[in-house]
Amino acid sequence: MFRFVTAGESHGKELIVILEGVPAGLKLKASDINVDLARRQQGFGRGARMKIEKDAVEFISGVRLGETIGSPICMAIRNYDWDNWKRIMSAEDIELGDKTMQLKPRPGHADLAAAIKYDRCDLRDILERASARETAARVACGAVCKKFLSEFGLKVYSFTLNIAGVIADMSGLGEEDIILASENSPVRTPDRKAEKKMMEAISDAENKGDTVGGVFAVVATGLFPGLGSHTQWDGKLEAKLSMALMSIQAVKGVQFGLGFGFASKKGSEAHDEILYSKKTGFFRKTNNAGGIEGGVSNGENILVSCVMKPIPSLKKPLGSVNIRTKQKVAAEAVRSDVCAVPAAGVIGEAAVAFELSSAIKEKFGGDSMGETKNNFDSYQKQVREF
Ligand code: EPS
Repeated sequence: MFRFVTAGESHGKELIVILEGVPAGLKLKASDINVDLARRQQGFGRGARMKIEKDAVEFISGVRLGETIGSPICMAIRNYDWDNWKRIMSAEDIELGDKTMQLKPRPGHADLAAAIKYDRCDLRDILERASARETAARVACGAVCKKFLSEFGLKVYSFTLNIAGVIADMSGLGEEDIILASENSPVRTPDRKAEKKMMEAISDAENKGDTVGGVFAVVATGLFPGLGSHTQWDGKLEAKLSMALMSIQAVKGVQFGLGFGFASKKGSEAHDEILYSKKTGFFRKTNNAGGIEGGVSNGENILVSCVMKPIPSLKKPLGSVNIRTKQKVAAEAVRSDVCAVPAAGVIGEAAVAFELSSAIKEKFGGDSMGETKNNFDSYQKQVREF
């Protein structure tokens, strides 16, 4: 299995991620990771912070002479904004005074619930870690996982399906069209008409001091049957992917394939008929299941989409209560993004890449890439001969 942890506050010195389980011998360069870090920073609707940051990783451990060596991979990403926050974020026991304290929790944010739980009198102690800045570390981790997956022919991409209720029309678009058009879109959507309307909706929200959410889709290709397991609840691939995706800041729902659309289908319309050809083996007529049945990958593409709620930091804030005085107030109005759905797709790719990598490592083991690949090849032979 793979596992990772992140550390770091939004305005702290840096973000750290430690990823364990990557076999020795995977070729890895900082530039493999920095590409995705840059993709995550983009997107129409991002706030002023993204002009300050220039995310890039420094390898601290686990990589030597351009290759993984089997030990934990530790990566650091500098926060350039730290220079402006050194005093407020100081680890020293200094007196800051009341003026810098955040006391007005934002509805929809972790502010209040977590401040009560951790017994903090300054909401900054919560918001610094609840911040989606942390996802830069996850994207770095996901980029390593994507490199690992590419060795087994798997690829992960994403695009925006909906922003503020404007839905992208995907009809007639093939995989390459979707990838190319999304990567060249300021909102990462392949539908140019929807793109314009999405951008208008973001600008409109910004002008009104508001924010918007939406839906992003993540697709994994190059799959084979057998990742995950039907035998135990916590081994099911959909369950693992759901947890990874639901843990992304502001994600409130996840669906695979037809997802909630299954509710209005009959069994005969819902399920994907099984076909066989000598060349490709078993395959499906449709992919409503989104590539997973009974918690096991069935060899079709994995299709998953997630809904992201509007960001809770509003320039025109909702009502709240001051946690010290208990007086009715407007919530804290802080600098933030208006829409982060385009960035969330890149973070979703990282979540999916991590879980698929972990499932591959669990299935095939191996301390070196050679060993993992030998086991993988032997399983592929078994699948072909089934
Ligand atoms: C965030 C608030 C904003 C975002 C931030 C997430 O930061 P700041 O409060 O410094 O303006 O820009 O996202 C990032 C910094 C990032 O790298 O994605 C929040 O409260 O979640």
